[in-house]
Amino acid sequence: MEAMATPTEQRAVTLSDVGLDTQNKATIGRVLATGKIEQAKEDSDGRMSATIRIQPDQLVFEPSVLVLPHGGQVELELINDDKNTHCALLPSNGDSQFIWLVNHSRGTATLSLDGPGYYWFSSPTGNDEGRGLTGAIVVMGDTPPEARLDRPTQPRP
Ligand SMILES: [Cu+2]
Repeated sequence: MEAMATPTEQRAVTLSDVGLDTQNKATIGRVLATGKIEQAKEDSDGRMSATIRIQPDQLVFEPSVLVLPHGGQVELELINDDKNTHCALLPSNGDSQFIWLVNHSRGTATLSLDGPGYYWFSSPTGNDEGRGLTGAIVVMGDTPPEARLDRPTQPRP
């Protein structure tokens, strides 16, 4: 006869409580988007740049959330510190960009991201994105008036 499960309430847990903070504990990789959150560097002319690394043995991007203070072009450097080959599928206006990253290699890409909002990036090869190698680029800023939803003001609770 199957053992009865111990009843538990819904409760707050930490990543380490449930073993989602390290590779090959509860899952193959660390739970997605649990890496650092960093803001891109910005030069006096408004050009933005950032470096994103693939950590060894964790299947996680560092930072896994990259914040852009405004829309525009960002120069991304990607460094694969892992022993496995990865790649990066990156969002950009018009068309995504794809970079192969053999182990211990680096690649660069210039992305154009106009609209404020969330954009995801990942390493789709070998289902790494399904195992946690996914990150987000967040473009700050207000939705341009022409892109705002034309709807009546919503009643507040
Ligand atoms: Cu990969």
